[in-house]
Parts: sequence; C-alpha cells; structure tokens
Amino acid sequence: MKMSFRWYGSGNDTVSLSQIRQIPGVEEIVWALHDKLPGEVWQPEEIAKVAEELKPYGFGMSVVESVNVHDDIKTAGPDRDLYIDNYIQTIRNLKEFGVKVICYNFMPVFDWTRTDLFHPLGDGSTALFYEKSKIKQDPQEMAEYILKECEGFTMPGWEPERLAKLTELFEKYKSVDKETLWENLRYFLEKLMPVCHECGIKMAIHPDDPPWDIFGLPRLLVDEESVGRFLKLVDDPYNCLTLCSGSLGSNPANNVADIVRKYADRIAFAHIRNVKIYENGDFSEVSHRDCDGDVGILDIIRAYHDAGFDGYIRPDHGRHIWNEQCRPGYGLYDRALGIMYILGAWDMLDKQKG
Ligand SMILES: [Mn+2]
Repeated sequence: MKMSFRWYGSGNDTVSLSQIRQIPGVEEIVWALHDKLPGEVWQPEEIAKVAEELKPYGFGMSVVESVNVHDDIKTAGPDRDLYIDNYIQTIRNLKEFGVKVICYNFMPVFDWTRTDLFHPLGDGSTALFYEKSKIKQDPQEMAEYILKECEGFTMPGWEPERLAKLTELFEKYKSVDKETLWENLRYFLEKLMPVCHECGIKMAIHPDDPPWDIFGLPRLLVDEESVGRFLKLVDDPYNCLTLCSGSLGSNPANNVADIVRKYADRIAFAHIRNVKIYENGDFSEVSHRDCDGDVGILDIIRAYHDAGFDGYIRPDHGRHIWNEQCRPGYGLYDRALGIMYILGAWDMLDKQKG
C-alpha cells in the first residue's frame, strides 16, 4: 500500500506541500491540472510545472485525480472521437512523468453531490452532508449553492463554465438512459485500453456519489453487482476501480469490505472515508474512526491488508475541525488524522502477521 494525499495545486489549496510532508507515511501527491476543462489535452509543459513543485519534497505523482471525461463522450455526442483522441494524447503525455493511475468518473452532469458542505456535527466541527429531500428540488438551485460555497476555488466536476449551461446539459442527457450510458462507457474504455497497456497506466473509475440516480439522471457504479458488470464490460487488467468506501458506503445495503475482497486485484486506488447514515437515508461525513460511522472502516482496511493490496490509498474527505478554513472536505487536520488512523490499523495488522 502506498499512502497518498490529494493536493489541488499552488494558489488553489489552503494546504501546503511542506505541511503534507510532515504527515507520516505520505509518499505520493494525488494531483491534477485543475484549470483544464474536460476534453482539453494536458500539455507536457503544464505537467512539468507540477513535477518541478513536487520534486524538492520527494513526492511521487503516480496518481491523477481526475482527468475529467467530456460530456460528448458520455452522451455519444458528435465530437466524441475527437475528445477520446485528446484523452489518449493526455495519457501519453502523463506517461512521460511516471503517472500510473488515472482516476475519473462517468457521472452524468454532476460529479459528487451534497446539499450542505458545512453541516454542524455537534462537536463544533462541520462536514459534508446529503439530505435526500432536498435533491427533489431544482438542480439549478443546488448547482448555484455549491458554486457559491466554493467561490475562489476550482472544483473538479463543478466547472462554472459547464454548469452555466445546465439546461443544455440536461437536454444532452435526455436520450441517454442507463443502458446507453453503459454502452458509451464501454466504447470509451475499449478505445483507451491499447494505449493504457502501451503506457502502463491504469484507468480507475470512481463509483457514483451518491450511489443512486439523482434528478432523473442515471448512475452506473452503485453496488457490488454493477461494479462486477463494469469489470466484465471491459475485462482488462488496466480497466480498474478507484474504490471509494464513502461513495458506495452511503447505501447501507453495500458491504464495502466484501466488495474489496471480491475485486481487490482490480482496485488501483483506494479512497478511505467514513459516513454516518440516518434512518431516512440522509448521510453525513464523519471522522475516519470506525465507530463514528457505518461503512466498517476497520473491516475495509483488513480486507485490503488480507489481499496484500499494493496500490495507492488516500484518506478521502475529512471534517472541518479546529476552525480550519479550507476547501469543503479537503482540510489538512482531519485528513491527517485519517491517515494516522489508517496507518495505525495497517501497522498493527502487519505486526500481527509477523
Ligand atoms: Mn471518493
């Protein structure tokens, strides 16, 4: 297992590389070019700038999160092949800098979705929160809320340029039902796989967050069965998962540790976070400690350890604690605590193994 930490880049993150350097065990920075729109080629000189920044700290840059997929690819729009060619060029450029894993998602219109980014947890901290009843309302309203709360930061999947055309976007997806979306995903991955083999780069899809349909839009990767379908859809060792414990774990019917045990050899990247689920289906993000939430963090860590997992792992979102002013879910303190929790469990399992 290689521990990593997501960083949004200079001038785009409240956390600094020198702070990350002091968290025990972090070897890799999970990075991206956050000013690129979906569909644009990532140029070598732009990637080189990030490489230069990471170098003095000794961090690797093996994992990119995310290279976002253009809506024309998801909807089989007129320019799909052009955008796939651009994606392939980006893969080739990333290879030159030692990238091994590309995290991406195939969610229509919206990336991750929450209704409250700073929900009080009762101990003075706040965290991301999802209130089911609010999602029945106007998607435009939700998009405006998220963009307002995130002002000043770029948010992956929440590009204002894209969301300004929300009505148009919904129109594009009108004819895309679940089966069509599966088909468009297969088309995309089949084009990419030969290049992934050539470049030694794994494509690692992030499951849908939350794991159910929202605003009438279809969502594909929501449970064990659909994860299995995805891996068979393009049965290739370079077609992999970013297994996010919090995304899948937001549905209490999902046993994330079981999914890890079943598909460990196809997990390239692990997101570890905890979620507390309420009886009405609302959920709140909570600390990484097992008993604070419902996803079974310790079972999940054990499942990775038992499988001899040697991929990349990162604490996913954290709470906002100690009055930290930061990106929603991406402060320094609680994610550092999360790392210490994961490493504590991992080291103990190592020790028991002898
Ligand atoms: Mn995640």
